[in-house]
Amino acid sequence: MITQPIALVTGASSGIGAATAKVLAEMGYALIVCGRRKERLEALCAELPAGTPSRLLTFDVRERAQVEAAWQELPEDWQKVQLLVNNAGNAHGLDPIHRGAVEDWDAMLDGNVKGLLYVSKVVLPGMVAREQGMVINIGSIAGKEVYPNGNVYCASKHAVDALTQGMRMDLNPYNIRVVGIHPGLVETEFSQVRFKGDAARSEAVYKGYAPLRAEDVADTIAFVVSRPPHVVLADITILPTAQASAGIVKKNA
Ligand code: NDP
Ligand code: 8X3
Repeated sequence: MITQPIALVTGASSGIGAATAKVLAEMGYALIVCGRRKERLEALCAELPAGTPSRLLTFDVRERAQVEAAWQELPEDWQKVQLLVNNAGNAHGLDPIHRGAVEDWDAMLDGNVKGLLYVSKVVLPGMVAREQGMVINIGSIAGKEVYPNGNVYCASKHAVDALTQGMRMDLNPYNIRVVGIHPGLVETEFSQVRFKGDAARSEAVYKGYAPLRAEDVADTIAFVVSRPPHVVLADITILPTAQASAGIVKKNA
């Protein structure tokens, strides 16, 4: 029997998701942490405060059957998720539209958009039945603006923004709070994935200014979830001070 509220965090094996899982555990949540890299999730669970009830689910969000099977693995008690953090996602490539790789487009649209939907599809019916819950979708400044060569990644994050607004409307009758958080540049493994392991190129993204840390976004999530039940921080853009928009970053010479 779990007495704590349960949070499910996708993409908890790295970056924003891992930092969020840690902060939520410190706040007293029981955690379901998700990702493809099982060993990362095991290491994360070992780092959570002693006594934190936790479960790990390994699945690729792009694979609907995997998402459903992982959900079915959970004991009924654990399916009573109160907080869903749809965070899993990545950019793949940074190419002009005519040179973009179709595999990269598929990875972004299937992961960032359909993956978010597949996870929501298994979690939301319980929240609706209980008329209680919160969904936090991690969008991006790329979901508010478009930047050169960002094409499909920006489209995927604009879709996340649209889905967040749609969810807020559809779930409104059931007291479910829906939040969109839109970070600017955060130093995580994001650019390593985007540039397919090119360390020099990914490190250059964060040089010459102070980017956000994953913990800055996690702290924002902690503030959002700690508001009283009648308050929803519906839409938050969080940027490093050096960033004025998706394409404007003040870097030291
Ligand atoms: P990381 O690369 O550090 O983390 C990405 C996480 O998503 C990993 O845990 C990864 O887990 C998971 N993930 C990616 N693809 C899949 C998949 N197909 N199936 C399951 N899990 C997947 O990047 P961030 O922490 O920065 O990114 C987290 C979210 O924040 C993303 O949605 C990203 O778009 C968004 N974001 C990031 C910004 C940044 O500048 N870093 C800014 C704005 C938004 P695993 O590989 O183990 O499956
Ligand atoms: C990640 C931030 O500016 O690289 O979503 O798209 S950006």
